[in-house]
Amino acid sequence: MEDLETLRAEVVAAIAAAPDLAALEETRVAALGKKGRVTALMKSLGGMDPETRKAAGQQMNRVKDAIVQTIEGRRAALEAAELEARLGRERVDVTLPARPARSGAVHPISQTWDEVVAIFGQMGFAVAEGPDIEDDFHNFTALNFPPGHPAREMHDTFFLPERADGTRHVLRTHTSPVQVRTMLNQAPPIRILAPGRTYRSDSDMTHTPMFHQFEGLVLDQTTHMGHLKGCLQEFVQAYFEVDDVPMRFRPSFFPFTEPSAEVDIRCSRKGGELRIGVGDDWLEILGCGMVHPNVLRACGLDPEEVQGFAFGVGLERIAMLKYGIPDLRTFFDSDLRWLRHYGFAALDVPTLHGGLAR
Ligand code: 2U9
Repeated sequence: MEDLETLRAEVVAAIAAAPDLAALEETRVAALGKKGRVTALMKSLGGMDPETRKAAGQQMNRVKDAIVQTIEGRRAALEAAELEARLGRERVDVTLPARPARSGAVHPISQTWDEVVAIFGQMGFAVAEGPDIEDDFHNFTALNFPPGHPAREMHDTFFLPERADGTRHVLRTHTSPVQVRTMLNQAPPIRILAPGRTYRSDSDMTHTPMFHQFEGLVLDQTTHMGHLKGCLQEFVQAYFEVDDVPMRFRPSFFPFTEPSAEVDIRCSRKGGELRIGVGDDWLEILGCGMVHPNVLRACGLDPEEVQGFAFGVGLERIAMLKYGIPDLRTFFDSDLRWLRHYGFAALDVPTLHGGLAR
């Protein structure tokens, strides 16, 4: 038992002498670790007769507890000393300029997308989405594109490599296939908005190979051009946040609508500044029409039973008009300086009552 007292005294002295936390840990392992002196002594209990073992065990445990406590005390003292030393060493230079707290910004395309969804949501439209890679049927055939139509050429459309069955898929050239899929999958009445990415083999000042559009489709038994006009009037006024915007419908042609029209809105370009709803100029803003009977038939509907309208709008175009962004290509440059200038605060979610954009 004298051994035990010597051991205790030696270990406690080593703990007191440990100059830092690393040395303290070494001391702890040397005493209490797997091969430590205290551990070895505890193991020796096994070879004692029961009577001796009981007394020796109690004493050893007392010594062990005392060592553990001494280590903890020393650890706390060393930690406090280390903190004290750091506080003495380190200085906060309050004269340094503040670090800029940069927050992210919502891209104008996302902002415009959310605004459009908010407006049409209020009018009862549901958002529908579909794949960017489409087959010939959903992108062209069902939409009444004739076999030799220029859009079906390599020149205008991105084709994917030929598949084993000889078919070639395309990057959708419009979001219309989403409406085709909806018509094939659910019965009228239908009132959907299809926003999304679209692709055309086109790249210059005013065209990028990928761009965004949203299309709308309304189908019911008696839906007519008057509904189309009212719906678009509502959209234009809500989007541009102007009470009264005169519109005109110019006859046009699309394979998927008949009759088809392009829609212009009143604007003024006086002094190089674009103003919507006033002035004596016109600004083209979207295309629309009554869904072609061939499209209805291709989607399994009877043109004698249902009819409806559709429209298509370029998101970049209306974003440029509303937010005064002069160059289309800058949308996709990923230039942070541009985003900080034209972007929107992340928590300003567009709503009709709270304002679309601040
Ligand atoms: C179905 C039936 C009809 C969608 C329509 C347009 C007119 C249109 C352009 C606007 C600018 C494309 O982004 S843009 O270049 N779109 O003018 N889109 S009608 O008509 C449909 C769609 C789906 C089943």
